[in-house]
Amino acid sequence: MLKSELAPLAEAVRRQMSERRWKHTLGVVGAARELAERFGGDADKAELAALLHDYAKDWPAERLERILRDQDLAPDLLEYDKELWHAPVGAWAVREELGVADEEVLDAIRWHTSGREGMSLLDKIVCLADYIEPGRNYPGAEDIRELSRLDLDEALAAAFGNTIRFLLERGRLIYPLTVLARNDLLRGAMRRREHS
Ligand code: DGI
Ligand code: FE
Ligand code: FE
Repeated sequence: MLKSELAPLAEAVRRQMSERRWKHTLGVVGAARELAERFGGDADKAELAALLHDYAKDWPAERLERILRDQDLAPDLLEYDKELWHAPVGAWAVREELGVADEEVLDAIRWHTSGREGMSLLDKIVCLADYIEPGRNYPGAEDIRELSRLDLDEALAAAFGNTIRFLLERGRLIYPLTVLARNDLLRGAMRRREHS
């Protein structure tokens, strides 16, 4: 259940999307809260970022493109898959339209699809929660859920690995930042394993 103080924000989010996407959003909220508790993150921020993460997901591509251009949010993204666009536009829109000002929360929304090098704990929690929420049933989802019980970096590296494989197999472009994010997480996980 969502905290009652989130109810007005939740209504605003729900109005942006299909019923299916709203169900996914609630799944990500629950998964993000669990991950925050497991890995020592801020559960309230994780819930808030998860609630807002797909704010712009169901907006038409033309609207996303116009905002990316007009606000100069991430011009390089225009050369890559449209699926990546809702993340930076969502971060911009929840600040503009909902008055969300917490930079950590905005970053977690901004980077939830592509990932980035040097992801914060909150970035990782929201991004991984998006991959493991109960409604997800892509091939390999159960393996990622399993890993997510043990090691946040390893689980998210594997999740990005899955996405990269999916894109490769279909001959689609890969946004380089996703590869950099995956390598960065894998290095972190390997280093930790050496020291344990
Ligand atoms: O918005 P969601 O569907 O909940 O999930 P998301 O924000 O992680 O979007 C994932 C989609 O983005 C997935 O279908 C793959 C697609 N995509 C296209 N190019 C890239 C990409 N995802 C990543 N991480 N990197 C890409 O280069
Ligand atoms: Fe998304
Ligand atoms: Fe999502």
